[in-house]
Parts: sequence; C-alpha cells; structure tokens
Amino acid sequence: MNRMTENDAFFSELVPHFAMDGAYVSCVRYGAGHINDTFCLTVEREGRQTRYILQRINHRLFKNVGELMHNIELVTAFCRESVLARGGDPARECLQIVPTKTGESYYFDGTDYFRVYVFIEGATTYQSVRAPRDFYESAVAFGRFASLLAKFDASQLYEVLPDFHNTRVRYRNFLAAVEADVCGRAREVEREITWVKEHSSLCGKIVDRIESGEIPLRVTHNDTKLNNVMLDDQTGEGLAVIDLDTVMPGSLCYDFGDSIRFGCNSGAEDEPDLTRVHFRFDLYETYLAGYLSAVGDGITETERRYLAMGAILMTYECGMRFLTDYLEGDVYFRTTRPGQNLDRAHTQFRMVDEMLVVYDRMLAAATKPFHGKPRRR
Ligand code: ADP
Ligand code: GN1
Ligand code: MG
Repeated sequence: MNRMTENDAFFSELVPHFAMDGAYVSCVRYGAGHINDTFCLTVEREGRQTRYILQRINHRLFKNVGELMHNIELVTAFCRESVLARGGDPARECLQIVPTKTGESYYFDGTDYFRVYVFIEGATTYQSVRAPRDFYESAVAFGRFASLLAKFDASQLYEVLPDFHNTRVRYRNFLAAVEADVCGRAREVEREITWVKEHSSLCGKIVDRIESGEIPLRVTHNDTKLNNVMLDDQTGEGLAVIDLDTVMPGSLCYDFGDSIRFGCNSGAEDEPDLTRVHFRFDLYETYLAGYLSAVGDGITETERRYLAMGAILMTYECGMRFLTDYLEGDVYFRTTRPGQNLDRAHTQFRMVDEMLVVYDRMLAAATKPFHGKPRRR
C-alpha cells in the first residue's frame, strides 16, 4: 500500500469527499488490526471536534470493494433497524458508514479505496483479556450478533473471500507456499512445517460436517477476536461488534473458536517467549457461559458438540496462515518487525498442543446442560 500518502496534506484533501460536517484537524494511525490501514480522523466545526474512523481498505485482499461495501451496507442497515426496534442507540451500537458526498459508501482516489465510519465514543477494544468479565461480555456481544445474523438473508451477500475458513483449502495453500518457497525460508522452519503436516487430520473435522449438512452454514462474522468488539467504558457491556469485512456464510463453531483462539491465550498473539503462552481453560469456560447465554436455543446440539473443535481448528488454521505468510514474505498480515508472523505461528501451535491435551474437558464443558441466565435481547 502507498504509505507515502500518510500526511496532513493528503488527508485534508480526502476529507471533503465525505459527507462530514467540519474542517480537517488531524488523522493518525489507530488500532491494531492486521488487514486494513485504520486512522482516527478529527474534524472541527464551531470549536467542536468530532472523531471518525477512516480506513484505507486492503485492496490486495478485497479485490472487489464494491461487493465488500455492498455487504457492509446491508449488514449495518440491518443492525441499525434491530437496535432502533429495541430502543437502543444505533450511533453507538452498530457500525455506521459516513457516505461520500455523492452518496457512495466508499471513495476511490484512483489508487486506493477509503471508507469512513462514525467513531464509537466511550468504548474500547482490548488486545488481551484484562478481566474475565470483559471476556464474558464480549461473548454475549458476539452471541447476540450471531442471533441477529440468524435472521439475515444469506442470499443477499457476496462471498467476498471464498473458502475463508475452509481449513482443507488453507492447508493446500500452505503446502503450495512450502513448495514454492519464494523467500527461501522453508529450511529454517522445517520443524514448524512438520508440525502442521502431522496435525493435518484436523483439517476436515468441521468442513466435512458442513458439507454433509450436519453443521448448518449460517451468516457469521468470521473474525471474532476480542479487538473486533467494543466494550462500553461505563457499563463494561459489549456495545458493538465491528470489523464486518468477513460477514459471510460460515459456522458458529468458527466464530466461537476464533474468540477462544485469541482471548484464551495467556500471552499476546505474537509473544516471542513461549513460556508465557498457555491455553486458559478458565477463560474458555467464561466465554462459553457468555456465548450460550446469548445464543440461547439458536444453536443446535451438533454445533455445541463442535464448539471445542472449532477453537482448536481456528487456532490451527490461523497458525498455518501465519506460517504461510512467513513463507510468502509477510505479504498478508501487517507486521511491525521481522519474524513477527513466525512468532504468531508459534503461539498458535503452542495453543493447539495445549488444547488437544484438555480437549475432552473442553468438549464436556460445551455439551453439558446449560443453566445460566439468558442474556438475550
Ligand atoms: P482490521 O480489519 O484491520 O482489523 P478494524 O475494522 O478491526 O480493522 O479496525 C481496527 C481497529 O480500529 C479496531 O480494533 C478498533 O480499535 C478501531 N475501530 C474500528 N472501527 C471503529 C469505530 N467505528 N469506532 C471506534 N473505533 C473503531
Ligand atoms: C485478521 O483484520 P483483523 O486483524 O481483525 C484476519 C483474521 C485473522 C486475524 C489474526 C480478513 O483479522 O482472519 O484471524 O487477523 N482477517 C482477515 O489475528 O484475514
Ligand atoms: Mg479487526
């Protein structure tokens, strides 16, 4: 991406294309997403400053930005209606697109694609679980979002990233990256490559059940890590689910699993010191309770039987994707230092090893009768 554009002159020319009321003040890098370039944009009118989220959309990944934004327009509009229907505040409880002055949901400057969202104030996204309650509330928010999407008509959406969580396809891509070895890094990571291959029997555990129809294909979020949900600074509750780029057909087991992958790691996703990386079973139980309380009977028995496997699979798949990216020269996930994708792969593999040891307990916890307090809306 063209990073030369990150200066005031560039942004102050960009801002007038959007339907915003105010003069440009500043625009600075924001958040810790791995995919898009995110900025906090501030504008001012009559001495009053307003913040927005400006994103340069990752066009390398999202080849058809029109289709991507079509999906986001529909999902945000759907979310807005549901929030309004229960008397909530749509400006804080869902992502809200700020259109261009010509009424489009994004702006193309001839090189890059940009979009603007209303900044959700008084809420925070966390990079790790500070306290179990935060994780519980994030689970409730994602569970409610799943229930909301259950009412959404899948046929209206483009599948913007086909096979996104098709672990078999991810494995094939990984083998191709090993074979091509474009950066000459494969020898250095022989041990890791072997580990992925030794665990390849995991690949079909969920995709096969989706193909046979045992696990229903639903409209899901597909990227449910903790920093994609905003928690209200006052109440501590999950306020808004964000990062809707990957809302597509998928499985609840994956959405549940991706939250576990990220949140139940006692260390950071890219922690270089593996002695700090452990699977926190206590947090797994916390998330499970929050998720089940929010999805209620919207989840099938089979899905519950595959929640624990979803966590293992998402972690295996993500580790494999990090290793693939390392082999391909760090071209997919944003990195801020050399070796970061390899560190990320290591943490995921460590988590899978530890989850496999306690898999029976994970399964038992996910399938026992649930008597928690419902947190449905
Ligand atoms: P990526 O796809 O790169 O992960 P995200 O859409 O998740 O990008 O945005 C990155 C970060 O920016 C989020 O983790 C969050 O901290 C912040 N963010 C995104 N949208 C908003 C918003 N509407 N209001 C406030 N913060 C936001
Ligand atoms: C990316 O966009 P972000 O940072 O929320 C990635 C996810 C990975 C995650 C790993 C579109 O999520 O699939 O699980 O990094 N998103 C995309 O942290 O590939
Ligand atoms: Mg994100």
